[in-house]
Amino acid sequence: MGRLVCVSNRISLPRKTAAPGGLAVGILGALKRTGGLWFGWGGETIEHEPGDPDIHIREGVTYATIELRQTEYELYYNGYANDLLWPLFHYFLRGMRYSTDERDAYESVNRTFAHKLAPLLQPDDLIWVHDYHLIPLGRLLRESGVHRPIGFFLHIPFPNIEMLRVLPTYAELLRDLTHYDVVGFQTENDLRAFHSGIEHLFGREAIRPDNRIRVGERVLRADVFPIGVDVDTLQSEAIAAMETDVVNRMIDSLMSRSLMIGVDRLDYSKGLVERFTAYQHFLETYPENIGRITYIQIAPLSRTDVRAYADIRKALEQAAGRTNGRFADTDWTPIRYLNRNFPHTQLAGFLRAADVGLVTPLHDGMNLVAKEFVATQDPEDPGVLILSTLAGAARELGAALLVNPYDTRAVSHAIQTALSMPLSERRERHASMLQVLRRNDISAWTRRFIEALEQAQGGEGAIVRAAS
Ligand code: ADQ
Repeated sequence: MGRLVCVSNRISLPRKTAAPGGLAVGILGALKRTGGLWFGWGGETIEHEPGDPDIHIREGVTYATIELRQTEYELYYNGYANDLLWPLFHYFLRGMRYSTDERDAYESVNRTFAHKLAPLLQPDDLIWVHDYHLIPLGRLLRESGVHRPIGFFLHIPFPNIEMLRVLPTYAELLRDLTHYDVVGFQTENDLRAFHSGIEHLFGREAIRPDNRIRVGERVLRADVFPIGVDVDTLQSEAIAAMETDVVNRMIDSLMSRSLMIGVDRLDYSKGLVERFTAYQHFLETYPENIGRITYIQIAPLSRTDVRAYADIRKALEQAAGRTNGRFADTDWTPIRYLNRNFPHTQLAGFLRAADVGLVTPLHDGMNLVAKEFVATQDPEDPGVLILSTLAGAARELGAALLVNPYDTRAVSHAIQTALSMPLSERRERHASMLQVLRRNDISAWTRRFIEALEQAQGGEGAIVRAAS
């Protein structure tokens, strides 16, 4: 196999304590398996033209980081990527804002990525671009003379054409995606939505019976590659974490109460406000649980400079304050709401210690926390996962208690069901979910995507590239 080159907006060098996200967890998981290069922004902004990439090598992975101009970064990242594409792709039109300056900066930053990456590429590289920040990069790399296979994976949902058409430049966005050899989505739903866009723009005949997409002389493969987790590592991390002080102190502090846990980046798509409301409803409806359950919600601040996040932060502080003010006792706090990062190994222990995992996003590409919760449980005495039907993970984890996150009563009822579920049923549900996770773990995800890229190398994609 050729060298794997992953490209993402932001790179997380090991040991840096930046807020982790699912994307970083996924890419690092892939690169640790194959070795290779990870290229992206290193987290620094500057006032002058970006220079050559900085190169670091850690544990077999080469990290190439670039700097970005402060003004451009604001418009590209806070603006176009997170005030436009993120809300639009998650179907939150109210949070969306379009500006041509931001669109220009998006193009310009992608061009910088292409110009800085192209000289680092070797003749046998397979290039794997990650996520919505970098949609135009495939086209721009081609313009820079790169003829190697290039794949793109979208970690977040892809909107149906009826939603996508709201974007003034939706046709460019769809055309940009056709410059890749492989375009990967989390679920069938996302793939269908992409097909709806292709059909709208290029006609039904662009989607061939073998599911390849033909646009002019280009042929590409669009397919579903649901991201997985590293089940064995998570299990051993969780077991080891149970012996640590931090996890034991947390368990002692519960004083034998049941533990319910949520772990999310603080983002409006994660449905935290609705979740807090459902928990309050649960305490009102099933008062026998008052004083008997502790809900720990870990939600590190991310993207603090994006306006929408200031609002949600305030709403959550108020909601947690309301519930605690109303129900707390001198020796019990119903919600422990923590805005901080924890090392992944500690989180694994917290998840294992929980009786209930509450994962209720309003819309989510996949949601790795749901999968991590299942992977970290003790199979002999597993906790119960409550999962939103609107998370990509619900497609695979049908044995969770599935709920609509907007339905306060249903979520509160699911908490009650989870707390009273007999051991045999907990084991059965957990075993069936663990089997799914093992079948499609992070290695399988990486392997399948790389195989698709390798096939592009020998197949029609190559012919098309040679002709272009
Ligand atoms: P995210 O929206 O970031 O990912 P998610 O899939 O839940 O969401 O991944 C979050 C990751 O960060 C998990 O591995 C979790 O353990 C970790 N994490 C969260 N809070 C943490 C904390 N306080 N301390 C340490 N680690 C923490 C995007 C998409 C998702 C998609 C992923 C992967 O939005 O839908 O599942 O990419 O493709």
